[in-house]
Amino acid sequence: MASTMLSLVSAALPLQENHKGKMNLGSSDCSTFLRKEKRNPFMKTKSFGRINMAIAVNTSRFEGVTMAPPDPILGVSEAFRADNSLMKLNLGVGAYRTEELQPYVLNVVKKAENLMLERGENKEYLPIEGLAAFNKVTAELLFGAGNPVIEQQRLATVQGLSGTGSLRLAAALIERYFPGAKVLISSPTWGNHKNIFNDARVPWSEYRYYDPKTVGLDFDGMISDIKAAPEGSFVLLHGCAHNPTGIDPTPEQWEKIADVIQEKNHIPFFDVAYQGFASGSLDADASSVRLFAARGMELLVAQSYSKNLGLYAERIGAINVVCSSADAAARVKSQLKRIARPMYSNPPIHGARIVANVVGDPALFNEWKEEMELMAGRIKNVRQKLFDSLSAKDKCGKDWSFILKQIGMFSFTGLSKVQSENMTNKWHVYMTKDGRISLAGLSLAKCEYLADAIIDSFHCVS
Ligand code: KET
Repeated sequence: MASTMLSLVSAALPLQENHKGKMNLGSSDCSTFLRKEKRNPFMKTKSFGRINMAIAVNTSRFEGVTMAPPDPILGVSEAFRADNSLMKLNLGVGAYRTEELQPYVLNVVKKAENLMLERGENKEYLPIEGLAAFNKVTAELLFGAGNPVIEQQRLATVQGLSGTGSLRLAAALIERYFPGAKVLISSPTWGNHKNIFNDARVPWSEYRYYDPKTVGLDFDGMISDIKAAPEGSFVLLHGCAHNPTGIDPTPEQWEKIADVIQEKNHIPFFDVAYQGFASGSLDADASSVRLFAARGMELLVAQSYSKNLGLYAERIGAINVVCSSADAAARVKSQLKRIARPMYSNPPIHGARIVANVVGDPALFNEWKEEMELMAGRIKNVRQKLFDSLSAKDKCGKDWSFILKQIGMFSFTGLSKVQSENMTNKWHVYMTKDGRISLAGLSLAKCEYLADAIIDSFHCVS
């Protein structure tokens, strides 16, 4: 706790001690010191005749800084670490764990890292836009090699600090070049979207997405809200595996969404954080983005390799801007670099090399696809087992089949805030307060326990 103590330098001591511990007499030396101190708004001064006496105040200069609340997602992991219960389960953050609930480093990542060591690569600065080999493969992975947007050089790709950093770069671009334009985000959405646009001073509003009655997509609400938005708005879309609901539009619905966005001259802005994790197929999970690109639309796509390559801490991703001409793409890229330079100068190299090695090498690429299918498969098994356990144990006969319809890492349980709190306080199950659980952090062995916790919280807490 900051204590406030005024240490009044004795008036009987007409000498001041300066920062370096030297004594200043009433000389020119001293007046320089005092002039400097006068300019410091935090140092209180008092006049003692001709010599100003400084009163050292050991109140913090940061007194006005209030305590920030814990992050609704990453704060859950902090609380989990502090819990000593043997039963505790961390279903908060979307991070893949093995059946033994241990973090998992993909074999292809280890192989790529070994290659890097063998090659004895250096640690020079990357260019502001990132590693060229990474930017090439990341665009191909997203749009498909040979896609016209790549062939016609209509694409500006800049390596970013994973999905979050890439979204933030795009938000800064919007703020700078589309002043006043609104970003429409789904209700609900990944919690950090709002922070990102708030910090970039980009206005946003929500479009309807989730219908609690059907535990499905409120497609009509979504379409009418996108229609009602001011022309030329940005529409943030989750490319696949919508977070937190796990509910994606069907291919037909994606077409209709593209129709309205085109009609209204909006700009689609995709967040692709789970490519390969929704269906187990990298191509299928990029189909929404490719559908929009095939219509010749201009669009933005933020990519992340946190989940699909398990590179959470490497902070590797990209921002891609599809433009209608190569010339526009070159200008957009130059501005993205201009935004990045004063923020973090240039991105880290390690994760970029891993991705370039894995995606750029046919053998490693195939191995990666197999590993991803394994990860996606384990999540599907856990999803099924949780559904089976809930259905078998729930004496009230509630229909839990929505769990099987949701895809990706998460299940949106429909548990309210107080019910979610009961999950944590009584059952030591850590989850976000919006009722989302990460199935990637669940094992088959823990499904029964989790089902008990959910049933208790759902039926006994209101
Ligand atoms: N978009 C979405 C939709 C998303 O769920 C995440 C991460 C990100 C972007 C950013 O991930 P990055 O590691 O910056 O590439 N979501 C998980 C972790 C987090 O909140 O940071 C989560 O929802 O648990």
